[in-house]
Amino acid sequence: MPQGVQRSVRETGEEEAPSHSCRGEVCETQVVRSYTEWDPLEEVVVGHLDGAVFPAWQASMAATMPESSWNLFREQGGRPFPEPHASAAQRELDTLARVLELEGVKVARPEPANQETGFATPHWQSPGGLYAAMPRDSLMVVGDTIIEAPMSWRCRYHESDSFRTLIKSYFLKGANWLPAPRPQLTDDLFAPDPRAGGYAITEFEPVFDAADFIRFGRDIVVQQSHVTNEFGIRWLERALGPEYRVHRIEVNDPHAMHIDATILPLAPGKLLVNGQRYIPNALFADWEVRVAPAPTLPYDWPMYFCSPWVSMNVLSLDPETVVVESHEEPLIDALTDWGFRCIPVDFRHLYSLGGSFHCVTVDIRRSGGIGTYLNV
Ligand code: DAV
Repeated sequence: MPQGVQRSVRETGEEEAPSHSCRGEVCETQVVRSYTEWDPLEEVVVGHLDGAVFPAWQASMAATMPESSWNLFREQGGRPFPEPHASAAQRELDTLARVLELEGVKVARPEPANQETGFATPHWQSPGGLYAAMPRDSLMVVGDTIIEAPMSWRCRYHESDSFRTLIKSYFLKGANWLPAPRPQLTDDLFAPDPRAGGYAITEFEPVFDAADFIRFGRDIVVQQSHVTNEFGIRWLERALGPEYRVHRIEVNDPHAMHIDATILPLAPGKLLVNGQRYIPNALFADWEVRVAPAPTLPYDWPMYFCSPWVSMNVLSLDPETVVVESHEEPLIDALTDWGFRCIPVDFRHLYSLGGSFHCVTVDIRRSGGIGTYLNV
């Protein structure tokens, strides 16, 4: 780099460019800043299950939810999850929060919300909400910006409300706050027969779940899915601007909903993949790709929302450290062999409610700046 370029603006006499987006307000450091899934984690939101209820059924769920849940959601939508399973899952979340704190990570938790209260728009009504357990679905941090996703499940319409106290406080400390356009979620959004092949949602308006995107510095990888349409991907791509490049990847997952049990980068050049769903393309030509061992969950364990492949939904604390479910010994062995320190945490009760460590968290701050990691 030529010398002149490296000279600071102070030396040139120009006004120093702000290193973050405080935009004239008083703030000492960037409170929100995360570009990757692996840089050293400094602050994180961990979800909770206070007041959590079964989601109310909508036809598009048939494309993604286990068939055993269809009637359950039809009949129990808006009512609490069964005990003692739900309390056990809540304890697992609280333990995760403590473990992260012991590792030196600052942990924030969302507000409790009454998910049993029904709500309506002029076009539809829902008997209740869902939970504040999976902030990775509704929120995404890219650089210093918190993005609120326009989710397509009607019962999740108010889900980011539980995180608003946190988001407002991060905004007041200098973060950018970017809610996607409020979706209408009218019948036009939903494919007439969600089981007929193709996606369960149309291109009526932009929708996405944040968990269909995964961050690699200036490159962001996304899968289109039964909750994320091309319109939503295009909205995010344009909102992020030319500093970022969004790459669509093809996955072999007829039930696609969230990319983080299909691919997960654990460190620069180290990609964990679900071998049944993804064959790496040229983007990862310079990366070492390892296939996650099969999950260890007993076949009769209740899984209301997702597949046992949430086993690979680990959380990186830094490029050498991952939080892994305690029972997933083949995965722990594989990651240890790959050079990682594994922190085992019990999380099987939480699995039942639709995710694991990556799903139940959203990074607020990881050290490190924007970098280029993919072969594009
Ligand atoms: O069933 O593999 C899990 C991702 C949940 N957020 C699955 C998707």
